[in-house]
Order: sequence, then structure tokens, then C-alpha cells
Amino acid sequence: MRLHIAFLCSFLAFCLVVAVDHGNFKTCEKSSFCRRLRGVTPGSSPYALVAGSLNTYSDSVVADLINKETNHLFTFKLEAIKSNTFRLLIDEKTPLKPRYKVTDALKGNPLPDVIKAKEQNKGEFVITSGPNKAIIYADPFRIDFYQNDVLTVQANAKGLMRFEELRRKVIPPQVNENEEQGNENGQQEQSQNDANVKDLTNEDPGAWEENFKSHHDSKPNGPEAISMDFSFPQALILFGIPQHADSFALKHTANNGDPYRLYNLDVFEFELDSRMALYGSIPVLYGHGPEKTAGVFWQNSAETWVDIYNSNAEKNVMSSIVNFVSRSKQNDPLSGHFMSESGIIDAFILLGPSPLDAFKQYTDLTGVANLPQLFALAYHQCRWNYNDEQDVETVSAKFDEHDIPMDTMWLDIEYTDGKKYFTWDAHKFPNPLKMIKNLTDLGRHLTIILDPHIKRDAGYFVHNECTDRGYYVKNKDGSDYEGWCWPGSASYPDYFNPEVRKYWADLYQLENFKTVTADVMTWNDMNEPSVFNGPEVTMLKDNVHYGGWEHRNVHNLYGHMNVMGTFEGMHRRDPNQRPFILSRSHFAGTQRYATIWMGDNAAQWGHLEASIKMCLAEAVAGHSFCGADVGGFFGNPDVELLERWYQAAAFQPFFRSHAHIDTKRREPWLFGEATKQIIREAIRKRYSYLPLWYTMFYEHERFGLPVMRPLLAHYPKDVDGFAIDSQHLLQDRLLVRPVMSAGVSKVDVYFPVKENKKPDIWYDIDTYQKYDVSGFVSIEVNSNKIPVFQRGGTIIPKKGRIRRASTLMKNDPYTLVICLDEIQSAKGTLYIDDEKSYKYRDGQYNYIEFEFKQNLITNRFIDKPNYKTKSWLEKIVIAGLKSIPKTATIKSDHKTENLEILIENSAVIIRRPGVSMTENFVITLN
Ligand code: NBV
Repeated sequence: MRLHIAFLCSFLAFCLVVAVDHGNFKTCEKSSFCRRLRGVTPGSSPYALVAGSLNTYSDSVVADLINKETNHLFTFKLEAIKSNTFRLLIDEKTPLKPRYKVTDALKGNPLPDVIKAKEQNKGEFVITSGPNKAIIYADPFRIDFYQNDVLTVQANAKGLMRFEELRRKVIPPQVNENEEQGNENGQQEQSQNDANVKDLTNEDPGAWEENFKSHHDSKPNGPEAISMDFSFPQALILFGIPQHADSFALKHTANNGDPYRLYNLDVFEFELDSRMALYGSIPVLYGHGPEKTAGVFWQNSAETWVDIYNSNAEKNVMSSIVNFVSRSKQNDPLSGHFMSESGIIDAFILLGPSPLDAFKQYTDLTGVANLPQLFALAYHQCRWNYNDEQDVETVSAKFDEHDIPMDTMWLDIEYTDGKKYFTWDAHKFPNPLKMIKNLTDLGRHLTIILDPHIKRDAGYFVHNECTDRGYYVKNKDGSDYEGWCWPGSASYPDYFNPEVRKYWADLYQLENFKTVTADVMTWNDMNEPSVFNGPEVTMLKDNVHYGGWEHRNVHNLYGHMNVMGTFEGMHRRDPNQRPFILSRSHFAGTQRYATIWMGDNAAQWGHLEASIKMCLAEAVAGHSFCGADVGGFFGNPDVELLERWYQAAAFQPFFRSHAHIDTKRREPWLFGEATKQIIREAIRKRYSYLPLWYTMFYEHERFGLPVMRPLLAHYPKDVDGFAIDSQHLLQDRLLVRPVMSAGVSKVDVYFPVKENKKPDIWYDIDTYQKYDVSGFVSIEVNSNKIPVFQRGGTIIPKKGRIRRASTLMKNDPYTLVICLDEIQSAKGTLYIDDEKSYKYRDGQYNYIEFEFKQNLITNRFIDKPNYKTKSWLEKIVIAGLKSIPKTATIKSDHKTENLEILIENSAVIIRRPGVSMTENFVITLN
């Protein structure tokens, strides 16, 4: 049996760092359906609406569509969805058997919007919905989407749409030659489908069955691929379709290497600047230009490739990423060509008009990352592995000894009894409950890994129950599928079956899993699913799931269904706390259940850079709670890289250090005092900003916008900033440009320009030094420096008392940092609740807006304050004041008092306003 390299590495004392083994993964050329669809060249579409077939309903039009080459009929539907969205659906009218339609990705049924439809010219139907309009051209079939009469998205403008009709397999004559008696069925099919006989001989050799390395795909339904091109006439940049280790701006791929691939895979030692598939797949593509942003969400869970047409980039393939975006519109609009192996055409057209509108339209469909418990936004300490209870205890204690905050210890696969999840290694972890209590007594948490591959061991209850109840994914012959993973021979629960999800959820219940407590959180890894001996390290496509669907149809959803079960289990186990789940595999909508990370990166500067690019792409695709292994998973970072990585990750949503089993230990105190101090400072800085993180995640849930944002989200007309992915925004409040190369004393920070061509004012968060400039500015950095800037016009809540864990900071007082804009004003919000339960959904929270205007600082409760916090306001920092006030007077519900004023750096400090966070107040500066 061929072993996974990582598996081998874990047994060898050392393992050479090798690059990804390309031979293990398909290129488009090696994939029959990609080859077929990519082989279609732009031109006139063979599809047309059938004359007289269009029917109009209150929210949609429905018509028959015909492939003029085969005379095959399709059902076409165009539906208007609330807030500037259209949904395009195409399926076979009478397929030989039903085609797969994705379930569980959308958060619910999209809300329909009203339309008006009329035929403006013969064969040209205008569908109007609010400011949006779709013109359907009957022949050749194409749809142009307009907003306020601006052409924004076009479907099938290149004529690349294809919909492979399900056909009966026709046995070609030469196959039948030896069968003297003839195959009755074959003969029958042959005579009925003579055209197909001819077709078959001309067809791609992999169309009806396909081999990859030693793996055979029997393709019981034959070729059934679909594709469609979408053009973005207003766009200068395309982005989205994570997960790829590539730039945020998508590159031109048509006739230029492989398309971007979306197929959840466990790619060992993945490489950078690559369009290869990774662990997650989110088929949402955005096009942005100074006037408009639009998107297309291609709801399909089968293997998908996306070709990008960007004629400007084509001319400048070698040019730098900044030049990647042309300043002027191109003749040939930027386009994306989605190609999926099966399913139906189900595309949501998101018409913006702004970037934030388009991102919100996407989360309106697929949901948001629900507000996490506060501790999940704090610092996590992981490695493969913390070896035993003593190790866990010692590491936790060392964090205290070195006065470094840490909230969560993690256990990787070695804590289990022989990789049998829901069990413990009794020798190394004889008393897990005591270990857990020791952590929780300190205010910390434990997160443990629970992978979906189940060891085929007759003594393992999960295996026996899954076998007896028929819960495993099946081979095409109906027997249980068996693959090779960490435990050796393993099978995979079929989470598509609701009964299996319930069973998986049952496993998390404390009456079943007696050796954990409700405070233990979950990490679901390897859920692409990873199968070491499977094709491309995953499952066979002709495996069969619940409902008889082939794995081919649902592959990219497997991990999603896995974490749905986990979420159900954790929620049921303790309905009073919000589950924290980390998942490696993810699809559209997984953000509703799990946090994600970038998988097995490496201790290299390029991978540190990739953490921003990749999380930006995830954030605009609904996954705001994203991070990458701090320090890099493979290899040993030198101290500089490690320090810089902590600094960057302190300003990324999911902040976890993690390392491969073969790496050297790298807890922060192991590298000498100077390094420890740098790491300590970075982590402490994160803790000081936890009130901001928590507020941002609350606002993410409430408003559906990403937490981490590309520059274009707020500077949509600043063309020079479009493709910059070495820095990011946190909402519109902070601009983060970490140091991501060795030995530098300066970094170039790009300060963007607003629509009026002027820059914002930015303040260095350490010194409050003011930057009132646009374009690249070289900023000096020492080893302690994290170049982060607060935007003038914002107020940021912080906490100044840093403790061993965030859970212990709940009642601590707040600091407000006010950075003024050019008119000496600022606004900002703070969200407070119990940091753990769902009571906020019953109104038990305080959501406060602060404002600085005309030398008055005021607060306002956006909703009635219903959470009784003990926290109070300890300090206000004001940066950018034109004249230093002599007095500051606070007037609240219970006091009027003069406050002390200090000057620190270039900021004014107002000491101890001393009001509760539930009180109204006004501070007057004179
Ligand atoms: O469970 C071991 C690792 C884990 O540490 C890592 O974070 C995952 O991405 N896991 C993959 C298995 C394979 C590692 C080569």
C-alpha cells in the first residue's frame, strides 16, 4: 500500500522538506471534463431559448432552452432575489435521472424580489427588478445584467456555456464484436441512439470512464459536466474563489497554465503562487472596478475549475502585481469561466454596486461566522503534539511564568488511543478530566482534534456502530468504502445522512464522551476527506452517499457536512455556550459552523505573506474567522521569521501557533529573552485589542461584512491599491502592514486615497504619529514594530490590563482611542456581552456608539443596554487634536467631575472618566 509521505515522516527521525508532488494531482489536461470544457473556444453559443416558451411569474421567468446541436431541452429560470441579486438556474428538462442540486450551503431560502418582464425586441426579454435589469437574448443565448443601466455582468457572452446531457452508455460496436449472441440492451440502445455511437468514438477518452494513476473512475453516468462564462465589463480586477495559495488578484489563466481549481484536497507541502486546489472551495468570484463591484456565486459542490480571462494581465504576465490592474478599461472584459464536473447550473449574480454590497449579498445567501466566544479570538497554543498531561500542564504554566497571555491549549491526533477518536491514550493521558479542570480553573480552554476517518478496528465502538447501522460512505457496489489514513485502515461516516450527523452529534454528548467537559472545543481536520491511498489523496468519485448520490457530486461539501454534525453535537451538549470548531475543509456556508485555517503551510517568509492574501480571499467569501499556523507548520522558522509571524498574526482573526511533529519545539520562551519579549509584546497587543475584535465579530454577524478587508473595500476608486495584498484593513478602522521579509529596517506602507482623491489621516498605533499622505510611504521598523495605523475618524475600544487569559479580563475597564479626522471628529462602536452564551440573542448585550464632535465626547446605546457589565471607562486617548484642552469635564447620570489631562507621545490622555459602560455620559473639552 502506498503511504502518504507525511505518514512516513511521522515515523522517521527526520524528513526532508520536499515540494508538492505534482504527479499526485491532476492538471486540467489530466482531467477529462476540464479538458473537454476548456476545449470549447469562445464563439456563438449553440443554446437558444425556445420561441414562445417564456412564462413570467411574480419573481421570475421560466423558459425552455435548447441545445441546437443536439435538440436537447433544458429548463431555464431567472429569479430576482432581494438586494440586487439574480439567480440563474438551468437543468435538463427531462434528465435520464435527476441531477444533483447542492443542499445545506445556503443559510435558508433566498428572499424573492418582484420583477417585471417584457419582450423589447424579438427574442430580447427585459426583466426589471428595482434598479436592476437583465436582458435575456434568446439566440444565441446570453444574459446581460445591468444596474442603473450600467452593464455589470454578462452570462455566456463568450458562448462557453455547455451542459452535458445525461445519456445512456452506448457500447461501441468494436466492444461487442466478440459477443456473438449480442448484448440485447446494448443493441437496443445502439439502435435508439445511433448518433451517440458516432459521438462516442469521437469523445474524449476519459468521458465514460477515467483512470488517474492506479485509480479507476467508473463514471456510471458518463459525461455530465456543465460550464458557463461570466464577464465583468466594469472590472479591472477579479478576486475570490478561495482556497488558493496565490495573490488576491486572480491571474490570467486562459491559455496560460492551469485554471484555478476548486476541489477540496489534502495537498502535502502545498506551494505558493499556485492555482492548485487546496483544502477548501468557495465558488464565489468578484469583479471590481472604480465604478462597480459585482460577483457570481456558482453553487456547485463538484470538482470545479475556473479559467480567468484578463487580457491586460495576459500582456504583462511577468509584470508586478501592482501593475496587474490596468488603469483603464479593457476592450475585452475580465471574465471567469466556471467548469464543474456534474450538477446543474445554479448561479447567483451579485450586482453590488459597492464591494461591501457585493460581500453582503454573498453572506445574505450563505450566512456569517456567528459571534465566537471571546476566548476564541484570543491566542491559541498548538503543536503536533503536546505529548502528555504533564506536557500540557508545563506549557500552560510556562506561559504564566513568562507572563504571556494564552487562552487555549490544543491536542493533536497523538492524544488518542491509536487514532480512535473519542478515546484517549490511557498511558499519556490517564486523567483527562483533571487536566481539563486544571486548564479551565486558570480560565483557559482545551481544544482536541476529532477527525472523520474511523479506524476499522473490531474493538472500536464507533466503527462497530457505524458498520452495524450502515453509516459509512459506500463503494459503488454498496459495500463500505475503506481507505487509508492515520489509524491505518479507515472508513468515513456519510455525514450527508441526517441520521449519521445526529449520531456524530451524539458522540459529543458528555454521557457518551465522558472524558471531556462542555468546555472542550473541537478541531475537525482531514475532512476533505483525506484518504492517503485514494486518487489525489481523497475519496473515489464513484463512491456512493446517502440518497444514492455519487461522491463526485458532493465532494466539496463533505467537510461542511462533517462540521454541521459537530456543531449540532456541541450545541446540544451545552446550549449555553457558542461552539468553537476549527475545520480544514470548507465550502460556501461553512462559516456558519466553523473557523478555518490555511492548513499545512511552511516556515518560510512567502508563507507568512500568503497568510494575508489567502485570508483576504476567504474573508470576501464569507469566511471572516480565518488564520494560518503561526511560525509555519512544516520546518523550523528562524527567530526573526517567528517573531514577525506572531506580529502579523496578532492582527489576523484566528491567532494560533502550530507546528509539525518533526519540528523543534517553539514555545515563545525557547529562543532567548529578546525573542520572548517580542512575541510576548505581540500577544499582549492582541489582548489589548480584544474589545475591538469582539466588536468587529459582533458587527460581522449583524451586518454580514468581512472583518479583514482588502483596500478596495473602502477605497473602491483607488486603482493603485486594488491588487495590494501585503496589507489589509480591519473593518475601516485599522490598516495592517506587517513586516514580512528578513532583515529589513523599513517597509513600504500604501496609504490609499478616497473617492475625492484625498487620503485619510492615519495614526501609528504606538506613537500616534500622523500620516496625512497617499501612496507608498517608507516606514522605519525595528524588531518590535508592527506597522499598524488607526484611521482618523474612528474610535477603537481597548483594554489596558492584560491577564493570563481573556476570560479573566471580562470585568476589566476599557480604554477608548479616538483618532480625529480632518474636521476633528470621530466615531466608533463597542459591543459587550457575557462573552460566552447565546443570551445576547435575547437582547442581553450593550452596543454602544461613541462620538467625538466639537470637543464633546458622547456615547449612545444603539440598542437598549441590557447587559449588566461591571466594566467601566478607565481612559480616553485622543490623537490629532488641533489644540490641547485645558479642562475635561464629565457629566453622567450620577456625577459631574473634572478629569485629569495628560499628554503622552502626541496624544491627549483623559484619565479615569470612571463611568460604567452602561451609563450615558458627555465629556466636554475646553
Ligand atoms: O493531525 C496532524 C496534522 C495537523 O497537525 C495539521 O494541522 C493538519 O493540517 N494533520 C494535518 C495531518 C497531516 C499532517 C502532515
